[in-house]
Amino acid sequence: MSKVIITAAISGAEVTQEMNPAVPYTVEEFVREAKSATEAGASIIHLHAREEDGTPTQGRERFKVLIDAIREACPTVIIQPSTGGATGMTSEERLQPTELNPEMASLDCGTLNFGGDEIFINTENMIIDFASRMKERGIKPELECFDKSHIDMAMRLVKKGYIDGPLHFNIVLGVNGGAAATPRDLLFLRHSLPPEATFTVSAMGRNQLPLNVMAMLLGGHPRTGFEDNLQYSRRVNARSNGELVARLARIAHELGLEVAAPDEAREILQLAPRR
Ligand code: KMH
Ligand code: ZN
Repeated sequence: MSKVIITAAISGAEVTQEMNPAVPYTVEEFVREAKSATEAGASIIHLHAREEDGTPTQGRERFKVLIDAIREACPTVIIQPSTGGATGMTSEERLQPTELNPEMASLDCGTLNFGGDEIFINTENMIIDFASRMKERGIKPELECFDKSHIDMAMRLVKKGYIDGPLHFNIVLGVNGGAAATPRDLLFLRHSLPPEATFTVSAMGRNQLPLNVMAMLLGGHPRTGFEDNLQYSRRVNARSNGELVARLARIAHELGLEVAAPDEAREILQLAPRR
């Protein structure tokens, strides 16, 4: 059986230190969180950048500073910048981290309501632009699908040649406006993927852990971290991203699954050689 790749989404764009003081804002805090996650078994860091005061940013320079600092502390980990950023950002703003030629980046495959009046906009032409930029630069897209129509959109763009295989999806569950964080929706979406694709599962809040476990049982990979969930248990904040990763690694071992090291994750996902 293939090994399990744990992704840690350490920062996100929506969560704040008021909600959990361990959410990283400063470079030191990002390094602390990335280190805790990788030492506990994460082989991918999904990265949203923040200014020192916590403001979400897709700025190229800020991403460079954060990636360099994380790389120094965690030399082998796969760093996967977000191109989703935060709602309201323009395409050009969101695409900036691709200029740094990361090994992977997220590629959001559809528009959705994002709670309240927020809309996370990803038109077909935007997705084509983002996919083309990633293809040009040899960046492996993680296809972020918040609902079934996003999978269909991704597969249309694969057919048209904008996205090349081997395909890797992230099924994101439980965002207001997207598919629900339930076993039924996960099964439906998992069976809507091409059977040979690899996939990660992200789920919001207290549904993170059970659906992460279900992902592993289905032959997929779990994503944990503060972007999706701040609590270790009901009303108890996680002290670090590492604490969430460590629990998943323990459960994987109990299930008889091995946790992939970063180079093993590169092999499973067939990433281009590191630059
Ligand atoms: N923060 C959301 C608006 C991604 O990283 O690609 C978008 C998001 C998806 O988190
Ligand atoms: Zn994200």
